[in-house]
Amino acid sequence: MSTTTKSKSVLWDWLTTVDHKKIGVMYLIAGTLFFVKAGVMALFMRIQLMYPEMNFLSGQTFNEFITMHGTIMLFLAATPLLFAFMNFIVPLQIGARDVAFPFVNALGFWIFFFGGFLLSLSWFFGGGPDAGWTAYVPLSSRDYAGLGLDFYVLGLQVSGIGTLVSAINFLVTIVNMRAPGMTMMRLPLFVWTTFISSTLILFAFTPLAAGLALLMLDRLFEAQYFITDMGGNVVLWQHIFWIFGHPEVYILVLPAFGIISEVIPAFSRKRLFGYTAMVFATMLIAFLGFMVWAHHMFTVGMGPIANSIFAIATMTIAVPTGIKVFNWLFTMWGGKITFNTAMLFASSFVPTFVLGGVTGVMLAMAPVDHLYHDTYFVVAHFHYIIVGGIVLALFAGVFYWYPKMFGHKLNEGLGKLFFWVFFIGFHLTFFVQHLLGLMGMPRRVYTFLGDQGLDTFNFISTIGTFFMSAAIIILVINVIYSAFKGERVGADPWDARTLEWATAHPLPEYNFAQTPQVRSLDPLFYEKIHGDGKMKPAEPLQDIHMPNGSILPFIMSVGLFISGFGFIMFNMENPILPPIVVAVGGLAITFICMIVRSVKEDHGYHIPVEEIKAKEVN
Ligand code: HEM
Ligand SMILES: [Cu+2]
Repeated sequence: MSTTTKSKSVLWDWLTTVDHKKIGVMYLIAGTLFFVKAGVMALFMRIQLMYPEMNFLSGQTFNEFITMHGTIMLFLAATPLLFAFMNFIVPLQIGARDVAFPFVNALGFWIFFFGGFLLSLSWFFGGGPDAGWTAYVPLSSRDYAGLGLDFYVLGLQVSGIGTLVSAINFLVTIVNMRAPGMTMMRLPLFVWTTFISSTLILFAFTPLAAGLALLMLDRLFEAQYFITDMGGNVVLWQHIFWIFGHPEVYILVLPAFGIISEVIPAFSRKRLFGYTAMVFATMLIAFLGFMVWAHHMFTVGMGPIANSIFAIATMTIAVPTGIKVFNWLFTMWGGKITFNTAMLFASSFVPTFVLGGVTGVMLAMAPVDHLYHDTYFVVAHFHYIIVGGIVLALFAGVFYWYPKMFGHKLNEGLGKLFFWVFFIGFHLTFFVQHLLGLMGMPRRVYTFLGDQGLDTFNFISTIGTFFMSAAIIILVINVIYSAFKGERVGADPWDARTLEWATAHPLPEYNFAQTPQVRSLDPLFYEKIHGDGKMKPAEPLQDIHMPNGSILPFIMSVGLFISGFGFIMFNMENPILPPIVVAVGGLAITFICMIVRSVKEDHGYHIPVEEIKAKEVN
């Protein structure tokens, strides 16, 4: 801690921080809380489906849980958990002192957080949204959906702005802040996937914002974009939604691929097989990911030509994905593999994800999709991708980067127990759902009848969910246990390859005392083989310029939150204040903060050389 921030309280420090590492930790905490919340909803839904004709949840509550579970998991759990690693790790991996715009980084976090908070408030104002995470019209129109849906629209609108500004920040960071010698073709795969995923966010979240704005106009001000009575078009919503919605899956899964591509080489003690092919496969997947949105709409009546084009386009994604899978296998081939917890998660990711990919190709066959559509087969498919892919990768990342983030390892024994209980629970839960789907069980139903052959598999599926819940409890125990008893480690506990492991320990706020000179792909490994194991500096040791913290991002986000709430008040009966006042008032707060930020001069502060020297000795 430098002298300028020493006097402040801990809470104030976190509320005003612009340090990418602290922001990374905040994303980790917020994402975990939302993950647990949505996980409990999943558990409750599965308990309701444990036996035929259960009365654990009402149909209405079940619909609200389905909507909130899906929405929270995708927007408020998976995305921020990946952002946690992007924030913490990417600047370190490219040898930078921070992201390009630290202030904007804090802003992105707080906007996401208050958007999520706004969405969560729906429970206190007449129930959660209940039209599914896709909010199809007319289910989401004013005739069918209450206030909960306004929270969905405005909550996502606000948190989406946060995601968008963060993505722009990552793009600029990766283009501009790389250490000397770190060419684009020397970027670690996790940085590459962050870069491409951020590009996807840029092009996918903008149509989402537009769609949500139109839906808001429909709901609050009786515009008629999507209402058929007045010449609106419901299929228009589906197109807009899936032009965002399909790339969203790749926004999540590409960084997950990135994590896997870091963990597998580290614990196979080999360089990643086919680096260049991996990079171009990632680009190709991202591009094709934008071309295939209408495979979600095979059954709406687009006609055979459109269906065929989208079916074929979808299947071609299997090619670059296959390249990735084989490159991971070739990386492990002949390697000296250490099967610790991180590697267990990373290596089990590969076959699990492949299974999800195979059912994806099955779903892409347009004529056959009429059978699968809206059955549990689809639920099984996307959970194999989302849980078997993204969540397994996140856990691999947690165990791999934990020592860098918190200075100690997670316990390996508890970690492996966690892995096995989760992995078995996952397959128990979701494998049988393929069969349920083929047997005709529709998705998004809150109950089913006995004697239809659906009992056993639904029961097994719910038991699997109990396993996964137990696993999460084991993880929590591990985190607490390791905080006290975990093995304290140095800067490079895995004998790894990339730059984040070349920092001093404990990690100073400026990351690198001197920007490192990068001489190769896997720069740290290169120095271990060809040099003395230490990165060479690219600049003389000098005072380091750091940005000041600021409370403005927090206040700006509160402003947007108030404004969002104000718009929702248009649909409330007897609002306490005129909605327009609240909506505009909130925006005014945000704009005033923007003006203050522009006008007030803030030059940051310097860390003197003596202080840096003192720190780097440890
Ligand atoms: C790990 C344990 C999980 C369990 C037991 C679980 C369970 C469920 C259940 C029961 C449904 C409703 C299925 C239906 O009737 O259509 C559902 C839907 C969904 N889940 Fe999960 N889920 C889990 C994890 C996740 C994760 C990690 C994500 C995303 C990051 C996710 C995303 C979704 C989505 C997008 C839907 C669709 C909601 C809709 O139909 O509108 N789930 N899940
Ligand atoms: Cu899709």
